[in-house]
Amino acid sequence: MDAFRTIEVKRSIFDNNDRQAEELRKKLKKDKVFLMNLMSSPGSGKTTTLMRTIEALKDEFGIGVMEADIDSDVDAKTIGSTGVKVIQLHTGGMCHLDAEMTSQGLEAMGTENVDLAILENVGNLVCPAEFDTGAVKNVMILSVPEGDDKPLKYPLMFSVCDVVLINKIDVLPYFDFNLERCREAVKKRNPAAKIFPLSARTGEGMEVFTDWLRTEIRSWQEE
Ligand SMILES: Nc1nc2c(ncn2[C@@H]2O[C@H](COP(=O)(O)OP(=O)(O)OP(=O)(O)O)[C@@H](O)[C@H]2O)c(=O)[nH]1
Ligand SMILES: [Mg+2]
Repeated sequence: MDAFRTIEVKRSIFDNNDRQAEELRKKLKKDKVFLMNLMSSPGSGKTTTLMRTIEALKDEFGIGVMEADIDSDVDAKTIGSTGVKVIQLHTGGMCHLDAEMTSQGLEAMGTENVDLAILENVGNLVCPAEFDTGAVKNVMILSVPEGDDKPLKYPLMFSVCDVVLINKIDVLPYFDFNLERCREAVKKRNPAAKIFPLSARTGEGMEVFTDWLRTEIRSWQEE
């Protein structure tokens, strides 16, 4: 982390980080570990969605979770209650993780017997999108109360994601959120993105996401 904080030139941060991210992905491939980077603004439902995801997949796969926060260990405690491996990463005030910090987290967590490693990134729609963490897939959550215009306002986040989860659909009747308008806005930025509406509270729609994840983990390990 110290090494990262001393780098001040933006351009060289990107160059260096992209190379490290590629190296980390190669190592993950060799070790048959699928790393998912989960991003969203604060409170969109990352931890709640992870709790459901872990329950759905923990009998099939070894799971390890890295909880990244500027401070606090609230989420790590919550995830720890599922019985899977979990580690809390403090970012020392930084609003994102880069590939180096992710590697340090994986090393500290340990990836033996882990098929699915998950990084719950710092809650933020801007900074985490700028840094390739070395993850195999990027998943982001947009929740209904945030509004359907977010793909237009935070285009980079939506363009780096393989999957956009639209969470909290149980509260759709109370918000002026148009699912179709949101879909169109995401597709405009990122035609390849998969969009799964769900409610981490009720469980509605979760299976479509966990089915996608299961298929991705298997193909990463088999290819
Ligand atoms: N109604 C509703 N509430 C939800 C849903 N998912 C999460 N919540 C609530 O939203 C709040 C935030 O959820 P978290 O899972 O902590 O969100 P987070 O993205 O992990 O938050 P940070 O880690 O602080 O960025 C909690 O009060 C959850 O109970 C959902 O699908 N529907
Ligand atoms: Mg959380």
